[in-house]
Amino acid sequence: MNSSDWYKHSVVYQIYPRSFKDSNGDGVGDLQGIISKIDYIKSLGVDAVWLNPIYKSPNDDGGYDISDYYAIQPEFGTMADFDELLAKLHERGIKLIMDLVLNHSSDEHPWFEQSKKSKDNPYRDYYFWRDGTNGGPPNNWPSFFGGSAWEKDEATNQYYLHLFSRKQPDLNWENPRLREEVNLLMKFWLDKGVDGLRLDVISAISKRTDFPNTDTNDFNETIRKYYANGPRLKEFIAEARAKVWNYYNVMTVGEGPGITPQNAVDYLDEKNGLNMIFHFGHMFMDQGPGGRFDPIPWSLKDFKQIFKTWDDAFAKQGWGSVFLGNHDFPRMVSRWGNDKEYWEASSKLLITLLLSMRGTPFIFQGDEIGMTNTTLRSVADSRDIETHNGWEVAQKKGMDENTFLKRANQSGRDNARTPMQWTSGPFGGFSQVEPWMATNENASNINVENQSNTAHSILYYFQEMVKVRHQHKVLSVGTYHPITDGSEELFAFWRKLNQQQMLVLLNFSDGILKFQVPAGAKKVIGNYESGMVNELRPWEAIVYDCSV
Ligand code: TEU
Ligand code: CA
Repeated sequence: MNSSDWYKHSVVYQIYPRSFKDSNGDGVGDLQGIISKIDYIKSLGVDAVWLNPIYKSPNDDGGYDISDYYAIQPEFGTMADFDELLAKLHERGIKLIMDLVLNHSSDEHPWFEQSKKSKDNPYRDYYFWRDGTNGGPPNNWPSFFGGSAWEKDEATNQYYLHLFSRKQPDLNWENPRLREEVNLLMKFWLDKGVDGLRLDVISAISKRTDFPNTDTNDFNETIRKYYANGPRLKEFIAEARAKVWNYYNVMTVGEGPGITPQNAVDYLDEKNGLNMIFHFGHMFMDQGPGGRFDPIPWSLKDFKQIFKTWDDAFAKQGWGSVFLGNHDFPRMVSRWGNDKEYWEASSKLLITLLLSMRGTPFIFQGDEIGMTNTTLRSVADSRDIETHNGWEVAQKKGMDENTFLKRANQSGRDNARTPMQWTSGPFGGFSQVEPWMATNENASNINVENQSNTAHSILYYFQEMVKVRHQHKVLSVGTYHPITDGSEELFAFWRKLNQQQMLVLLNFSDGILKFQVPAGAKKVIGNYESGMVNELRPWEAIVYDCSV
């Protein structure tokens, strides 16, 4: 049975369990902590929760290195806690989307423990093993996390592939037995009543298995040409659909580093594909050829063009997803807004953009209260393997720590992973003890407590904007018509559905802009109190109903 299209009308709240709420005083977020905040989640008005991985893991990469797909990470709680969380979400009409990491496992998974034992072990081909060349790795592929994407195993004198950390060996989807194991683990979670699957790095489950050298120094180009979009991708997705997903009312959203506007539709075939996919057009636009720690400026003109390009792609087939931040990127208000003198207005403006765009919006925990980037005082403050490995690479190139830290503080993943800020009390009310990662210093004035039931707060505005989106179908499924393409300050667009038409005006600048609002336009929501018509104050966002 195909999944209904509930996801097209949903707003999804992403929870990074390690940093959401600690219930047992060990400094680490856990499932009971999420349960203790279930009515807060309900109060947001969201329709679904996406939970980052909660499976058993050595935690080399924030749980994206799974050593047992059928067990809950002990730090997060038990399977009974999971069942309780799922039941309590469902009681409140909230769906649960689980995060499955199927491109790779942990090197501590029993499959890999077996695979590395010998060349003729039955599990050998669950992973990619190749002989070295000229005394080095099989080819020149770089890892997402610095260094080679190959690790030498002395015992069998071969290398294994790991696009991410050396503790995340890539699973060999060419092997039908491995694919069958994946089908079984997906069924396990779907039989428990999970409503959706977020499929990590799904674009790389079919890669260039002839393993030619990459011919470019541009890392994102290497992903596109060699790691993602491989020859059997559609086949593997169609098989999972036919053998598993079609038997459940499940929504599938893929994470697609390396997908392009041209090939995205290949992943979204209505009959044999995914329901949705995350693209990274805007997410990588301020990354230079060196990737995350090689930041380059971004322009609003390009930002708007990316939204148009991808909306056109998803209009053809399938359905789009919209996000402005997650656990892998800096905080949206620090990256796209002005988190200093226009912190509140620009947080609300970005929420307006997220919730008025076509495609299912995903809001990352903390962005509903305008949480900002943090400040690592030294690389030792980082809890992210990508930052630590990035520093190793930078040092080899002679970069000093301050220069690297500036880049890590601008674009690193630690920014998104500081503990959720609940109160102005110790550790932001996240825990009674020093958390696994330092709380942002501004938790005393940016937190849920001091924004709850405050009319002008970011939290209150988020709740109101969710209601506006739910009340106006044109904002979820209407067509998208950008205007002011050339402007470097104004992001304005129409949303249309039959007689309904909404005009969204977003002033992405510290200045005042003029815009002639059509006669008869009725203001639906805005981030400033009433002001001058045809004038937009700094970071002002307004949604007008101009239905005929
Ligand atoms: O991220 C994959 C990915 O391509 C990027 O979105 C991410 O920024 C990565 O860190 C490269 O910079 C997914 C997960 O979201 C991420 O947390 C994991 O580290 C990664 O896969 C490996 O599982
Ligand atoms: Ca805990």
